[in-house]
Amino acid sequence: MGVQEQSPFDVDALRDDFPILERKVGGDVTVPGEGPGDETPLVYLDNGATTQKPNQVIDAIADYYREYNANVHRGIHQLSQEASVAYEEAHDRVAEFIGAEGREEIVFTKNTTEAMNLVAYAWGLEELGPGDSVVLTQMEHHSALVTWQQIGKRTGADVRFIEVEEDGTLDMDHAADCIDDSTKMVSVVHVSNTLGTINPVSELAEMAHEHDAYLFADGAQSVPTRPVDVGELGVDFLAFSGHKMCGPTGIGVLYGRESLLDSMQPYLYGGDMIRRVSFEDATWEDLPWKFEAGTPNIAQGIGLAAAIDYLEGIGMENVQAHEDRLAEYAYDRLTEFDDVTIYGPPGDERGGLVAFNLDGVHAHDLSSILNDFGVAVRAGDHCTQPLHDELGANSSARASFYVYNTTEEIDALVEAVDEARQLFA
Ligand code: C6P
Repeated sequence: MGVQEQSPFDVDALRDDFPILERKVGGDVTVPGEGPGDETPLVYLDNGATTQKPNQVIDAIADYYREYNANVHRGIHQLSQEASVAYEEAHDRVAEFIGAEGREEIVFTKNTTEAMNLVAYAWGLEELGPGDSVVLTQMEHHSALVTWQQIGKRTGADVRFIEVEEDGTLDMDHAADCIDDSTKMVSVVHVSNTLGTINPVSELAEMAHEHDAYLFADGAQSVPTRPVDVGELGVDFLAFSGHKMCGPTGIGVLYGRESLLDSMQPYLYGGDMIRRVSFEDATWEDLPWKFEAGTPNIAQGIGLAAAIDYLEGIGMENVQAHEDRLAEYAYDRLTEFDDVTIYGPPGDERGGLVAFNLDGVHAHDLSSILNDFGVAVRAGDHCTQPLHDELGANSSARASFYVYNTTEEIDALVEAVDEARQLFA
């Protein structure tokens, strides 16, 4: 039985929720407003970069703009109250989704990157100094790597990298060496966006806590694709992006333990985050608003809540089961080619993505050929340049899957890779 037959939900029916999947691509590049190119069915396998949006999310955003568009926390008129309630309840929805205690622990940001920077600036600049260390892994996305690297330079804290083994997993003996009493923060990607590795976050959190350090999990690729519970994982901070989980761009989440967020100073100053201002001083609003200065991304917050409703309608266990099966299928099919190198762990031990290279062919050229067949993958370093250096590759092509993808689409990918092999042979 093929992978798709085993899918725990009706993928074909679900695809009807995503209007963009009707698109054809190829021919002339689409000019906005002039209709799509019309050659080949779109095979969208770039979900690690961003996912497509179902009608339910598009409608929730449109409903806000059509029916109750107003600024939040600023007016006592009805529309402002309706918008405020919807925006605040979106925080409750996120809290419930990841097992947080409540909205106090959920700060809306622009994306994962901004959530990282918030903690790095608001906590790191205050708390770190010479003699301290921050521990990362070699597979961190630049959003964590560059951010902590720069905070290290500014504070004098040492930034250490847990090494990645040949098989794409973390060297946990090296983790034990890196994390010591000087460590104040361990920042680790939960699911690697390049290797697909699922990192042992709970174990690393325990190691961090034994040394009174905090654990920051980058959930950009994990929260969209599997059940994530902050209590079960034992993390102190977690970041993720709405646009990678059927939600709109412009909305991300920072989860932080309430006592920690409470102890931190604001990252941005301005309207909506203050309680009382005089010419001399100011006091801060309660959590989470203390960290949400200025007019927030209201429609996007409401859209994220709708995306969570949508995903929970499928069931996160089911989303994970579907992703796991597609990853395994793609891995097995691509290993049929002896001139294809796949990075990361075996198919049954990875998240729903596969990064690979075809011998002697630049990933950009490969993805350009795939594009001719309507197959959209990402090519480049996936914001993990140092990891690519370790892999001995300057770039890779990456297929990444989501709830609407099918084994037939993976077959289309594999056929297109085969065409590229023959073309470049
Ligand atoms: N990775 C990818 O194609 P933002 O851009 O802030 O929403 O997410 C940043 C980010 C952080 N961590 C991980 C593990 C990620 O995968 C990403 C985004 C995209 O792989 C764009 S580089």
